[in-house]
Amino acid sequence: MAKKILILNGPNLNLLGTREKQIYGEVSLSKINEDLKRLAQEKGVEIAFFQSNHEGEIVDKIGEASKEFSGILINPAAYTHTSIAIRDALLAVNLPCVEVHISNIYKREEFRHHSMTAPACAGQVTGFGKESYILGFLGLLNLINS
Ligand code: CA2
Repeated sequence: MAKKILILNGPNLNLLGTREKQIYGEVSLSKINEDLKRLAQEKGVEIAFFQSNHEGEIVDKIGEASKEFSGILINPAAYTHTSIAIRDALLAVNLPCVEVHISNIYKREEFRHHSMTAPACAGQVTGFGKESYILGFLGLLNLINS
């Protein structure tokens, strides 16, 4: 059976392409998801998408993920900087996880420089715009297949 990867997006990422275009660009989340879907098809893996503005829903989704998925690509958005609950869920799930960010969080406000969730992930890709998702996906696939 083909391996399946979960793409998880946190709060307000559903607004991509509508506001704050100078920071996050013109691209919508559905366009990012389309590109990932195409890449997954090329690589022969299955993919599923989940976006939520609610911390507990994200924690629940991570908690259930090992039943169905071989790895998680996550942009925790603002929860990156605050959520011990998401960090603990990532640590508990026992799946390879990669964190991605559209903007370079280290070039922005001080409060974005610290990620609560990155230490629970195998790696982090930050600052490449929508390509962060592609690069993170390829890195995750490499981990899953190695
Ligand atoms: O650069 C990223 O991918 C972030 O995860 C995006 C988060 C931010 O809190 C992180 O520090 C870095 C914000 C996502 C909200 O995106 C919006 C998009 C359009 C309009 C408003 C918010």
